[in-house]
Amino acid sequence: QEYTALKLKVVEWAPKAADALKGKIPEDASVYLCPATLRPETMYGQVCCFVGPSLSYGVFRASEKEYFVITERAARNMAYQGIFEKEGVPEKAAEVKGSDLIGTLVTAPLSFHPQVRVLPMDTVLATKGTGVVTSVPSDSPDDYAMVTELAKKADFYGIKKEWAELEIIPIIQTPTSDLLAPHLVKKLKINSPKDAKQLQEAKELAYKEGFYQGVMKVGDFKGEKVEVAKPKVREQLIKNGDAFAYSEPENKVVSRSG
Ligand code: ZZB
Repeated sequence: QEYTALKLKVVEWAPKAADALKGKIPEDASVYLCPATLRPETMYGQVCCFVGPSLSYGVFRASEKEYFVITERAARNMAYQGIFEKEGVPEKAAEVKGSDLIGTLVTAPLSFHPQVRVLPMDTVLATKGTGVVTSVPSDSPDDYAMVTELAKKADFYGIKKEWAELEIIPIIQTPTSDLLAPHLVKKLKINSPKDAKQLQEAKELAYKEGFYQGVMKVGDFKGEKVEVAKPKVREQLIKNGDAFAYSEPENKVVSRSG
């Protein structure tokens, strides 16, 4: 699986994360949360960054001045992909629990919301991507269901309501909608992030319709088909130093070319 890993730079740590990192990272280094995505063309619509509250994250040294917050598993993969200065064995500078990252303020490259908060999502898998997920509720049904839930039950989740209420701006026009994920969530009567089966169906529909019939509504490739714009946005992000290629060894054996 070939992902685009984004670099969301930490602007302000949540207090518990600041404690966990104290004295472990050089003062002048930048630390990034690095969500892995298959939809770089949707980055204009980022509204928050999800971590699994019960997952454990490492802060890994990518170079003298750059550190990445990702799962140990992702770091081990990255160490063999020329992503870190040092090849082979990742260098872990600190460890932090997902729950302690909640509330951290990070940049969101390309987004209409230049800075977003780190928020909890229980369904983030430790076994996929980097364990960090950037949230695009306009085009991801899972993300729409989760931000809706977070805004509804902010106290329960220990967050500020306004962190989950950033405006959801249309990014991609498809034949049915320019806010495909909210449209599908309503249509399939999805009420919560726990409606796993319907969410899976909504995700598949959103991927298909977005990719084959979507047209960019915003950004440098406005008016172009998603299919065409996707690699261009990815290239732009990478060129600007806001992202890098990250690939994941397949879990299952999938043969497409025979
Ligand atoms: C931004 C984005 C915007 C995403 C969108 C999807 C969509 P997959 O494998 O088919 O589920 N993701 C990445 N890592 C994890 C994880 N560890 N746990 C849970 N979810 C994760 O697709 C991968 C997508 O799942 C990634 O792309 C990421 O969310 C999320 F508009 O990043 B995506 C219709 C989907 N739209």
